[in-house]
Amino acid sequence: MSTCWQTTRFRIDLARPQVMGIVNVTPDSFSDGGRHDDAARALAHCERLVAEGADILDIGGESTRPGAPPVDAAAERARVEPVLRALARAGRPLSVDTRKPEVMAAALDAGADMINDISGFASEAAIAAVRAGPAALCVMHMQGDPATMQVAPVYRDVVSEVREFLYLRVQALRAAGVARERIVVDPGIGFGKTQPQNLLLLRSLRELSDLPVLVGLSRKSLIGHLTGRTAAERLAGSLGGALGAIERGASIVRVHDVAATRDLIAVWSAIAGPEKI
Ligand code: HH2
Repeated sequence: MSTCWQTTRFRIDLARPQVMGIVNVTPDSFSDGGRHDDAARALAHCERLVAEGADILDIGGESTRPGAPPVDAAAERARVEPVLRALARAGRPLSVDTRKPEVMAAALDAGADMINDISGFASEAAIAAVRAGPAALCVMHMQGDPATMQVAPVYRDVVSEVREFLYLRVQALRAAGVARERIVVDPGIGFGKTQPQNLLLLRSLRELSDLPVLVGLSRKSLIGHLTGRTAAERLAGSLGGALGAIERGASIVRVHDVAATRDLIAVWSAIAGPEKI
């Protein structure tokens, strides 16, 4: 198992679980839509997340919540690029959450250190946009498309199908020349999965890949399903989810609530080891 994740400017040590802070520069994200949807508010949010201890910032200009309408590439670039350029000296790796090759290329030009693709770099154009540079990549599994993915997800065996998908996408990236230490994988919690399927995947993180695993379940409907809480009330449930994912092998957790997640990891890792104090 690789213990480092190589990005354009930073080499991330995965010995301690890493916290990726979510920055949605969107009007319609499921839990924070409209709160950081212009560059100034997004930047203030980024500064807050860095102060709270975010290891990575993940900037997105398109909501991918179930049922979300697509955004065109020009609008997505106009949301993301000013934030990236202004954050050049933030001292943290900057990830861009996009599934559009045109946005990937523009984001890398504007200083992104990594690309997080919820479509898992499934097209030749997506691979072409990222293959040459030194940027890190997150390869996520999704069944279908955000507009319809939760209508009726069907799998013969969700764990082996997600494992197979991730394996094939990583092989395609490797064949295009992408170094292994640039890649992490993500089962895509909530992306075309029922709640039992989400739970099966979370219990099986170590079986999904021999690459590091990133998990995002912050405030998601799985937490609502398990606790009966609205998105705004899901902090404690999300912390439970992050801890469960880390214990099952996640190296990176993608979260809205950075300070609370850093505290959770500090206490958990002090108890979990090392043996000597
Ligand atoms: N989840 C969301 C978006 N991007 N990327 C990865 N790698 N893994 C995830 O689980 C993931 C992701 C959805 O969450 P959010 O960004 O909070 O909401 P929205 O899509 O409505 O903007």
